[in-house]
Amino acid sequence: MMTKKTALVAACCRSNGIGKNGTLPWRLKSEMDFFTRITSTVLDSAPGLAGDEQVKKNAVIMGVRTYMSIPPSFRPLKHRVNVVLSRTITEAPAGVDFLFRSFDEAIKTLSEMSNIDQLYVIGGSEVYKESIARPDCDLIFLTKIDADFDCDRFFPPIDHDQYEDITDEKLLPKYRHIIDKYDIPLDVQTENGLSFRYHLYKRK
Ligand code: FOL
Repeated sequence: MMTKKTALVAACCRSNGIGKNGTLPWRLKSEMDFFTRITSTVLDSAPGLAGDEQVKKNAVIMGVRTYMSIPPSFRPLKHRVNVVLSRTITEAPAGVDFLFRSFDEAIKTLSEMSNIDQLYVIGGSEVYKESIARPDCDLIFLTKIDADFDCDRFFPPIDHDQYEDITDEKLLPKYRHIIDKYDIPLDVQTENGLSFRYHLYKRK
């Protein structure tokens, strides 16, 4: 059985901070819209026989604290299969589709499901750290916010021997097909007086 690749999705500030006191340190609506689009869009859509309904969904994989950090009105994340990782809890929180005790167990089970397309790892810091080190992690969608926020959770360092930033102008010509497939805006974004840029790293 072929196991699925994973992709990480995160936003961080200059210090690589991603969170503070169990929540996001910023409110950037267009950036959150980008997160929703990337994680919700099913790329290899095999339409149903009638060609009407989307049969596949992507899975969002997260730690239990990240799941509980999503505002109750937005969880479970709609149009996506919600997957939570925890070694301590024994019952899936309300709205969660799957609870797994390890990454290996999650990837093995989700890889066998033909109704699941892409696997998106959406945090938090411990889950990012474990997933970025795994060979099955192929892509990192990382929004870099050009500002300083006080944070208590951080995105792990990216090993540049393992991953390359394909949104870098030097690599763009070679990887334009991937940038186009995900429709990544490459220009500097501005919202609430904050500047940010979407980066996409690919495993070499
Ligand atoms: N990746 C990126 N790029 N930006 C993020 O803000 C982000 N956040 C998380 C993980 N990866 C990220 C984890 N935190 C929601 C809330 C917090 C959260 C992730 C998602 C959430 O409520 N999402 C809704 C839309 C909410 C809205 O429009 O305000 C969703 O349906 O995706």
